Amino acid sequence: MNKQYELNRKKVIDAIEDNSVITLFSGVNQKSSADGEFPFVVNRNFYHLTGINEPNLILVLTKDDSILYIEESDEFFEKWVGKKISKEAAKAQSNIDNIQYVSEFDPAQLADFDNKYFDLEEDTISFNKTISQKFVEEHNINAIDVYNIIAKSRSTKGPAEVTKIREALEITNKGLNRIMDNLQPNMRESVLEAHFNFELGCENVINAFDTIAASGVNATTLHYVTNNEFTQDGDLILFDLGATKDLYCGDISRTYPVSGKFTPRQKELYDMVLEALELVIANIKPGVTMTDLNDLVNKHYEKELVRLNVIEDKYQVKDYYYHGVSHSLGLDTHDVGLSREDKLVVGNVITVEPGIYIKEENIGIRIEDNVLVTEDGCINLSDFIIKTTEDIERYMNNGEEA
Ligand SMILES: [Mn+2]
Repeated sequence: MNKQYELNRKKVIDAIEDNSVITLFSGVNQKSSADGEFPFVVNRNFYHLTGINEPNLILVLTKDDSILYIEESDEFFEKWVGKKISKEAAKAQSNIDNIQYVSEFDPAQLADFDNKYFDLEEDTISFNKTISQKFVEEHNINAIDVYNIIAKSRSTKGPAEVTKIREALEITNKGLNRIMDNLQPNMRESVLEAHFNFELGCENVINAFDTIAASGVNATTLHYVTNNEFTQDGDLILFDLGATKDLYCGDISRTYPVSGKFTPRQKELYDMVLEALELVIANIKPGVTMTDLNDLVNKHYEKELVRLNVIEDKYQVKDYYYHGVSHSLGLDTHDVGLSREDKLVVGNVITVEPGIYIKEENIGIRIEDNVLVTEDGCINLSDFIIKTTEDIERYMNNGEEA
């Protein structure tokens, strides 16, 4: 994996002029109260180039060298909080040979370079100015923003990064199976969320984003995350969730019948959404845009929603399907560097997530897979996570007919 971070550094450094320097900060801890800190959130652009998830580090990249500055170990800190990353570990994780201490970092060393790049828009939590913005002001540096260059690099994934996403999806699958093992009527939605989180805890990974566990009509609210209502017999429940692996995200939606069996009406609507998913996957290849893919879904619904008596004319589709079908996926759940109008290229990883939301019928259905764009199409990275009504019913009824 550490070779991948070296490749990422090369992609980025190749995209800038000679005699340039890029300076990146990993981020700092943020206090949440007098006695607490938020979990540390590393600047994903820093992580993309180093594979290291630690606060207070600095990366300096030039055409000739990569230098990583880490914190010196501290006995008092170690007694209370733990070890800081060592030079050996930093080298092993990043494949950077030149590791120095932050105390040795001298801003004056940037002076000789013609172009001084900083990640001025750092995605790390910063309610005022970013660390880079403060740094360039303090040192009166005429900085160029490197954000878009790194974001572009992040939008295509190397094989090692795809493997991490697949590992995140395998953990996500375990969590979904545990949900199905325990799903029944009169359960608080948060209990099902807890079942998912149990599997993540066992694998020592964190969520990619807040879990949506939305039963019945709650599923028609796209970002319902309160998860505090009770499942009802006969309803569907929509889950949108994902595990991470080394910060690479999975993002999966599945919709299950609370009782273990779909009604005929639920099944015909579900199959319509599943057909939309399959239609999109069949059409993904280099050169198409995510907007093109969304148009396919709308066209499919214009016919099918009329046939299934949800709408009377095609202009009503937007009342029942009101989000895009795809987004980029990687170190962020909604990853950077790929817009809806960009033509897909080999190495993009995107979600495919058609849904349908019918408040009058207490139904929200979304089915979401994650795919890798290849030379002649795509590979569905989450194809092993069951999703047909037959497979779901069989699983929920322990292999017996529902
Ligand atoms: Mn998604």
